[in-house]
Amino acid sequence: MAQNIRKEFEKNGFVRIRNVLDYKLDLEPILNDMAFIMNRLVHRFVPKKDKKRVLGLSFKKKYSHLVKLNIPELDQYFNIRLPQNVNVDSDFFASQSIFNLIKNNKILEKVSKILGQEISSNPCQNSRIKQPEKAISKKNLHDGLVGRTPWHQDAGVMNKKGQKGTELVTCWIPFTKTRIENGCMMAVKESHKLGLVNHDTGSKGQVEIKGKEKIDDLKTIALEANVGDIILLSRYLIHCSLPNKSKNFRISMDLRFNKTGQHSGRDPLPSFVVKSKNRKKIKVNNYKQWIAMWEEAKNKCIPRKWTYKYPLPTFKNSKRDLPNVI
Ligand SMILES: O=C(O)CCC(=O)C(=O)O
Ligand SMILES: [Fe+2]
Repeated sequence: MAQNIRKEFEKNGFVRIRNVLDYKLDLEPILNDMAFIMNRLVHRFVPKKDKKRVLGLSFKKKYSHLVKLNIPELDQYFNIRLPQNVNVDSDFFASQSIFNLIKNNKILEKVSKILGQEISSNPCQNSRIKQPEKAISKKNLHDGLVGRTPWHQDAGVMNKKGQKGTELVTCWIPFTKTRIENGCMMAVKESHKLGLVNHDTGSKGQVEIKGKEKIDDLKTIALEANVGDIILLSRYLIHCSLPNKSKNFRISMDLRFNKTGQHSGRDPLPSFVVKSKNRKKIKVNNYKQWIAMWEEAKNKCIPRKWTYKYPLPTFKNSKRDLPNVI
């Protein structure tokens, strides 16, 4: 029987859709671009005498070598958005392959089952390269980009305008098979029905559900996925990710989409139409236009020194603290 994406999404707050993407066509180009970035980092940071040897290493070993060099904000070179604190030197991983993924029709067609035909790309997007947890420094254990992701709702990372009614859908994309063992996401069952609950500052300034201890009493579900699958998440689903206890890397990306016309929750970062019944509304058609939008946004953000902020705690009083809404 055909999967009813909308029905499952509304019932569970998430939907896993099998075999949407093709590894060779849709995902491998991004990994190849990451390998290219990595080689550039080797040229820049590895002492001359070791360069040849390190360039010959596998993706995993090369990355681990770079981590050991303590390069500041290494993950930012592979992240698909500007960092939270921005300056003139800030860079991010903006390849043609990423732009292609954001515009991928196979993804947009699935997202349209939830958001309808008028869809914009939302600039709240991340890539996450997670080494085995034992290789991660203590200070990064709870940094969601490289270690465990704390319990949160995605609506919690938008500004007030975005929180007010933007229908944000997260599209989580694994580049490696993701299981409990290597740090898949976990979700609190039916938590999307709670609406936005209170968040507070977590590790490294990221958001975290206030009163998260209460989650121990609730039913949770593991969101495991294979390469090629995508998982769409409701902005109110309470979720986190587990530590990577395996010996291998766990790589994923999370893109976001919202209904066109709604606030991105992260202005002035680029939000642009990716799907519409009226093709004239699709104005960003090539990679260079997309990069130009990010550059323009960066220039706007440099004087204030930040790209996005979220109000924390989300609510001043405790009415919407998790223990008070369940
Ligand atoms: O992959 C992860 O660790 C967390 C992803 C997540 O929270 C999201 O995609 O919204
Ligand atoms: Fe999330």
